Amino acid sequence: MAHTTTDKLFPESRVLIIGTGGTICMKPSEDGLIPATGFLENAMATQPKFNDRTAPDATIHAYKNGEKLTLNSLRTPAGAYNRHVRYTVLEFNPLLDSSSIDSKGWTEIASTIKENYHLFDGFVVLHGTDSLAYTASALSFKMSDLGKPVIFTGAQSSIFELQNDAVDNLLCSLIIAGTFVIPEVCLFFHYKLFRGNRTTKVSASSFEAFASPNFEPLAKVTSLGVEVNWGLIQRPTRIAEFQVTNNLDTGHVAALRIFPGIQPAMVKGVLDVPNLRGLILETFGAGNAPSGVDGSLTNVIRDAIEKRGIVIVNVSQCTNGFVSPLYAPGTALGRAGVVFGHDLTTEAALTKLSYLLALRDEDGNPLDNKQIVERMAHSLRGEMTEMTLPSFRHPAGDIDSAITRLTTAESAFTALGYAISKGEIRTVREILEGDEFNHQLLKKADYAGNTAVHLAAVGPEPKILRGLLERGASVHVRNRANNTPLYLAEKMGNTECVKLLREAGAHLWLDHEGSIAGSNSNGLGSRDEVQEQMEVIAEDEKGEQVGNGTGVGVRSNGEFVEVKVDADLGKGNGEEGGRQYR
Ligand code: ASN
Repeated sequence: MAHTTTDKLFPESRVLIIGTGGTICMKPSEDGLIPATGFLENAMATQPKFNDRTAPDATIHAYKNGEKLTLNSLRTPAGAYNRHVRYTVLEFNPLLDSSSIDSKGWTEIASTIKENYHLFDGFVVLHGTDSLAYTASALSFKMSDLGKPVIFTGAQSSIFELQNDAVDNLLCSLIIAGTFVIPEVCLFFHYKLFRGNRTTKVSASSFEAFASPNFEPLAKVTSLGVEVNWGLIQRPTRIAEFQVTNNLDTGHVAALRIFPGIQPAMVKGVLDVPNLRGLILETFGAGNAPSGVDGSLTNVIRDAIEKRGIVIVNVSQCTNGFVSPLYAPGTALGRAGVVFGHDLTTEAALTKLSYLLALRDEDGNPLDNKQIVERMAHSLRGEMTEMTLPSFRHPAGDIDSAITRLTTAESAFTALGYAISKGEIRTVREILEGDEFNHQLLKKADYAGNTAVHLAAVGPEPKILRGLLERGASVHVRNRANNTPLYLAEKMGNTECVKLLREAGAHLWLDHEGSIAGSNSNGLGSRDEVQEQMEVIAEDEKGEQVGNGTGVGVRSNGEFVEVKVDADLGKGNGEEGGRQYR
């Protein structure tokens, strides 16, 4: 594939690949397939799809167990999104067949993401398929206020095989993690991006190995590109930094599948395991189990809940649908104190309960059973469908004239930009409350790649910035000049916005020398310089950079204007690979 020097004009994203093992990196041995080390050099460097040889090799930094490492990196060709993805790989030692991963491995993945969070735009985790749905679920609970994509993937056939699903799964995951701000723990497999905690492994051999039976995919990859279903994407909606919780309490939770003829003594045998604290009961259909002769089985369950404080959660053996007290046997379980897990998968139920059992409140105390039961019945990370009443949508009567004139998300964004620039809190709120535009506007950017958060970060009203963040807008999106809202707010001296952005998990970017780009106050530019940086290129409604379009611009005098620019103008201002991010 021919690459021209103009490739260098496209910006780079950075993605950290964490290799835990799995078939994706396996080679045959006397004992059967086992994972092989050296994934970057042996599996990726050799393939043009993963290695844009026109770029000089660059080392980048990453952290492992608190140690700063200097690692070789590679980058992909620019591709359809006019963006290279630069990446490096950190591998588990030893690499695992995922059938033997446990809470320790989950903590290793989470802490690796945590210590490298400020260095990368996204994370791809290579993992075996056997326990992948458990790991993705566990990580979704372990990580809170996540602002960047974490994409789990693997393969049914090794990357070293001629015919495999590894290359496409990995390449799509890399591109998505480096291109779209989808701040969720996801699982990518066979051209679909799923919410991780909704997935289950449905095939031992097919390339279509995973399904998300109760929740639509977050994105699909087709010949047209990546189609993200933005309306489904969850974003952090409180002002808080990304955090990771400690080990899950997996040692004291069991799962048991109900079957015709199951004896009360069998259930009791499991419940009597010393120090058991939780049980996931996989029931028939809509949540039913036999009650046993004269209610003997129900009594065993009731005793365990009432006398020993064991939390028992009802989930369905069916892959699709939910449990509820629809039938008498399900009602009996509910009356015995069993929690209805609604449409949780077993994988999500087990890891969620393990998470809640290990969770501490602000004072460092464990949650009591009432709190655990309450949280089990509600969605924490989009893992279950909440039963909500349809909300009443008010007609346009009380909405500002500015809003009633809007016909497209494009002009809504323009109006939003004006309102932000003038500090009109009420108008901003009304624009964002128009259901139709809400999620689109938060990820939309003007021709310079500035999102509403960029505009608010340099605007006069920090309350607007707070409102955007509480609605789930990302603090991590960089504009065309590669600048974050935090960087611009610092340059403008908007101290309140700086504080707020930092509280919401924003950070400046470290360059590969380890110094904080743009943090030196001597190097701060003028107000005009900041605004110049906000004047280049466009992103379309999917968040893809398209190089032209209409948007809100910022004039040097601080006025916000509606501007149209063309593709050439945008291209000339692309960043060279390897430049400091900020
Ligand atoms: N046994 C493998 C694993 O889970 C299966 C796979 O990755 N396809 O590690």
